[in-house]
Amino acid sequence: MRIDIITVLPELLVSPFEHSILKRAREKGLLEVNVVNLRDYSTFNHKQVDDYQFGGGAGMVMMVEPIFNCIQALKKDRTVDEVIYLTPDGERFNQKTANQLSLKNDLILLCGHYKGVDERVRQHLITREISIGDYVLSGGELAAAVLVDALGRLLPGVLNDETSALFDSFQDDLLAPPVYTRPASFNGWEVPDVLLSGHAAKIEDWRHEQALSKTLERRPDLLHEN
Ligand code: 6GU
Repeated sequence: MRIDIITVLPELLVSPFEHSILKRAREKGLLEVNVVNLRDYSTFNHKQVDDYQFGGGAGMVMMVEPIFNCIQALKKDRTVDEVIYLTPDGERFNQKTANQLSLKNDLILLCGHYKGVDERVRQHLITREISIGDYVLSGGELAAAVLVDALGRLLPGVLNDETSALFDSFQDDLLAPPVYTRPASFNGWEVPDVLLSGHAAKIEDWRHEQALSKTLERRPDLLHEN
């Protein structure tokens, strides 16, 4: 999978993909992340990419022309599946969307800034708009990093059996059950007996039961979805 991220703050997106699972995904050639500086596509003085809004009002708006030029350049010689605008008023991101998008080969992510982008970008250049939650970030970059992380770990070959995404919270609309490691007793705090029993079926049942009760307590909305 190839993901291009269009941003006015490329520095913000250097480190998130250089560690752990995403680093390995890139090294294995399963994921290519390409951070693109929008200013490189500005034809204005001082590489300007934003301007005052028509009709007045506080806050700058990202101009259509540099974004158009940038997306055109990225689309040259390849087929882009989705051009995604990261914005607090987009559809809310969840595991189902992550699963869907992880099946695509080629994505462009556009990070919003200031008051947002000229509406004509959204009308003519964007195919999908995504928000990562009901709060406002100062820009789309951290949201883009969240998307890349959530998609990258789902790509076949990125996780091994032990870390398989099949057992993640949300994959089956259940939160993940509690986990423990050595020692079995610490400070008088004990690991549940069943996990030490070696009885695979009982352990499986216990985990499912724990996942259910945790979901019921914390996120009953997940059990009533679909
Ligand atoms: Cl995608 N962008 C911004 N600026 N704020 C957000 C967001 C995105 N998702 C939640 N809040």
